[in-house]
Order: sequence, then structure tokens, then C-alpha cells
Amino acid sequence: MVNRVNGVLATIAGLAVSELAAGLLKSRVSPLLAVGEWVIEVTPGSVAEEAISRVGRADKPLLVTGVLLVLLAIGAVLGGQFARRPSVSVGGFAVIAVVGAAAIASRPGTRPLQALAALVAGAVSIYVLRWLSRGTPTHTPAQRETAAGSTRRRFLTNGGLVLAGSAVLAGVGRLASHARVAVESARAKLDLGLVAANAPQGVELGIAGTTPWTTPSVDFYRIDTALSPPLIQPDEWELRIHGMVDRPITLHYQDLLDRGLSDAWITLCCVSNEVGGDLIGNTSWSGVPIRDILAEVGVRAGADALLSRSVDGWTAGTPLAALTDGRNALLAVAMNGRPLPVDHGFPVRQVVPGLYGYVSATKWVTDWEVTRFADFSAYWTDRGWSELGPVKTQARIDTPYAAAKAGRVPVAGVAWAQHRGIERVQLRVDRGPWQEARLASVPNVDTWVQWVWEWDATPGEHELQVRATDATGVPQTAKRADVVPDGATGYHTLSVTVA
Ligand SMILES: Nc1nc2c(c(=O)[nH]1)N[C@H]1C(S)=C(S)[C@@H](COP(=O)(O)O)O[C@H]1N2
Ligand SMILES: [Mo]
Repeated sequence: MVNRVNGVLATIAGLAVSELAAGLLKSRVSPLLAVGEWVIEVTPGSVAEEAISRVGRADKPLLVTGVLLVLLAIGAVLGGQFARRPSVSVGGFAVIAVVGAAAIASRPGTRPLQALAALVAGAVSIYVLRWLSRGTPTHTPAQRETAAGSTRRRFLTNGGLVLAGSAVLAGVGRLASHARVAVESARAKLDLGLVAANAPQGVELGIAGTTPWTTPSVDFYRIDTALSPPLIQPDEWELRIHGMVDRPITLHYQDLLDRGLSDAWITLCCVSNEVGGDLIGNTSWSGVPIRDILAEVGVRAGADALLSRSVDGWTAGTPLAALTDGRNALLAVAMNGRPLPVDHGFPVRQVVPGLYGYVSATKWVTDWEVTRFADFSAYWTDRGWSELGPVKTQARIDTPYAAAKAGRVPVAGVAWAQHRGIERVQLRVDRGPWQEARLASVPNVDTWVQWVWEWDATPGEHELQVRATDATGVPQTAKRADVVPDGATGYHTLSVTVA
């Protein structure tokens, strides 16, 4: 028992040192997070999807906690071996250290030297295990009797020391990782000469309980595979553009600003959004039109895809057609008139109206290869999702939710079919006839639209259903489909108890 606890304590000490060392070495991720990111990478898409739909935003904390618990359990086992087979437990800690080092070294956006954080941590674990185990266990029964009291005291004191020391080291490690602070302050100092765009007239119906038409940046959904977001100073950002182009170039942040920024209202949504889900947001983006940059580098005949890659190695394949057909596809530097938040891709990301984020919205983008779909597969297409990801027409009821009072009840929500636009939204109660909702106005076909329908609600249980028709005249399908492989379909359906 004591030995196992010693193993756990040695593991904790090693983890603390690894956080400190990773901070001092300015590593993007600590060994623990590197292993976590690696787990994300090797997890099959369907499992990831299941996990996200079950636990939502808690997926990352839960994953890190899981890795931590597995590690502590291994530490306990290795500690338990120390008395009889010390070489097994020393070897085990060494293996853990090497795995951590390999995870760091193989993560995009890290340098090989940063793998040292894991190796040093492994050495510390072994040292602490040795130190805690001095003199335990006592072998003869007589010794055990007399030594029991002092052993317990020493066990508690030393254990306490290790825990306190670990907490201090890990805390210092966090402080030492100035990177986040430095990047946040560089971001705060940037003056892009933008103001938060006011929402256009008439987009807001002003019905209580509905989602605001403009999504504040802090409320914007976040989806990515990074356990710790890449931290990039704007003046160190580079975008290398190469592949099937006539004139390869490398762009810098200032180059984008020098070109002048365009603004566009675009609703971005995730292919993993369930019917009625909230993985969607609308904001004003500012950036440089992607088509201008592609025209400048000269796309060669035969190319049909832009393979974009982020600093942390994530990739997306976007049809060149969608980037050059005149729509507002942006290499964006700002949302809501402010430089992109770090979590949303600071300093530069893509936004392409009409396509789900997984095929288009690369955050922390750093590399563009103009190529052919036949010649590559991207992060999510590798994991079973479709190569092309046009957004499907959807409508969502935001209010009423679950209960309402009899009488006039506004049923309201949003509908979207980015880059086609929404023509009509209809409601039906208890599978009765479809009724027309009133639509708010929108500045373009790339945003969601608010809608409302006045319901004469009678007491009892009722089922509400909504469906939207896009501006090409195609109503959304009633057929229920899962989010995999190219987005959910079906009518958002709610049960409401009217009293
Ligand atoms: N670097 C990087 N960019 C990424 C992703 C990612 O995992 N890594 N996820 C994409 C997906 S699936 C979506 S839906 C959007 C979400 O953008 P947001 O987090 O700003 O809402 O980013 C896209 N860009
Ligand atoms: Mo997504």
C-alpha cells in the first residue's frame, strides 16, 4: 500500500516538474497535454463524435483527466513493484518519460528540445520514488512493530512535502509559460482600425428567449483538436503558399493589413451540429478575400483544392471553386471588430460562407498548398467524414422551450442555408398543416435569419416542428440523418406543455 502511494506521489512530482520544464522551455504543450493531443489524433472519428455529443464542452477536460488517472494508476503499479523489483519500476518510469518525450517531439508546433521536459520529469519521478522508499518496507516483525509509528510519520511528512513541492513547481511552470500572456498582450495592443460592426437594420426580431443575431465572441462555439491553443505572435505569423501555383509566396501579418481589410457577415457552423444544436454562430469577420490572394499567386490548370494547414498540424481541404466564385471567403484577422480571440485562430484563420468549418475554417493557418482532391486527404476526411462539406439547410426553434402559457405564444428561432439563403420558414403543430413564419431581414445569403410564428397555444402536450426552404426553392429534408459523414438532417421537433 505504502509503496503504491509512493508510486503515485512520484508520478505527481514528475508531472509537476514536466509542467515546469515545459513552461521554461516555452513548449506549446506539456508532456501530459501532448499525450492527450496524440490520443485525440488516433481516436476514430466516430468515437470522437460520440464523445463530443455526450459530454459537449467537457470533452477536453475529461480527456486530460482520463490520461492523468491512467498515468497515476500506472504510477501506483510501478510503485508497488519497487520493493521487490526496483528495476521494473525504474524501467517503467523511464518508459513513461520516453513516451511523453516522443509525444512532445511528434506534436506539430513543438521543437525536439522541448521533449527534454518529459525526460527530466521521468528522472525526477525515479529519484522521488527512491527517496520516499528509503527504509520501507521493514522486514522483520519486531522492526515493523517499533518502526511502525515513525514510518507512518515519515510517510506522511515526506508525502506532504512531495505534494506541496509539486503544487509549487506546477504553479511556477504555469507562470513560466508566459507565451499565453505575451500573445494576449500583443493581441490587446493591436489596432486594426476596425470598429465592431453594428448589426444591420431589421435582423433582430427582439423576441425574448431567442439567440441574438450577432453572436458575441465570448459566446461563439469553439471546436478544434488543440488541448492548448497555438500561441502565435502576429509579427511571427507566416503563411506559405505553394503547390500548383505560378508564383509561390509567403505572406506576413502586415502584408494582410497593408492590403486593406474587407468586412463580411458570415454564419459559421460545425458539421457536428445536431438538429436543434448550438454549434453555430454569426459574426462580422474582417480579412483579405482569399480569391485575391489566389489570383495573385496564379492557380495552375488542373488544381481543384486548397489544402490548408494550421500551426498545430490540423488540415482542411476546400474546393477552389468555393474560394474563387466571388463569395466572401476570407483570410480573417478579426471578428466583431476585434483581432481574433486566441481560441478562434489568432492571428489568422479562414472563413468560407456555405461550407462547414471542418472543410474550410482553418484556425492558426500557416500553410496553403494548391492541389487536387485526388492527391491528399485532410484531418476529418481521414476519419470518415465527407470530402466536400456544403452546409445543409436547417431551422432551429429557440422559444418556447418545454413549457408555455395558453394563449398567444411567439414561436421563434433561427434558420440557415449559408450562401443559398433562406426563402421561407414554416411551422406545424401536432403534425397539422404547415404555417408560414415571418422572417427578419438579413444583409446577405451567408447568415442565419431569425423567424417568428404566432401560435394560439391550447392547454395540453403539443409537438412543434419547423422546416426551412432555401432561396433556391428546396425545402429541407424531413429524413433524419446523423451528423456523420456530412451533417445532420431532419426537422427540429419539440414537445411543449401548455398550461
Ligand atoms: N487549426 C484548427 N482549425 C480548425 C479546427 C481544428 O480542429 N483545428 N476545427 C474546425 C472546425 S471542425 C470548426 S467547426 C471550426 C470552428 O471554429 P470556431 O472554434 O472558431 O467556432 O474551426 C475549424 N478550424
Ligand atoms: Mo466542425
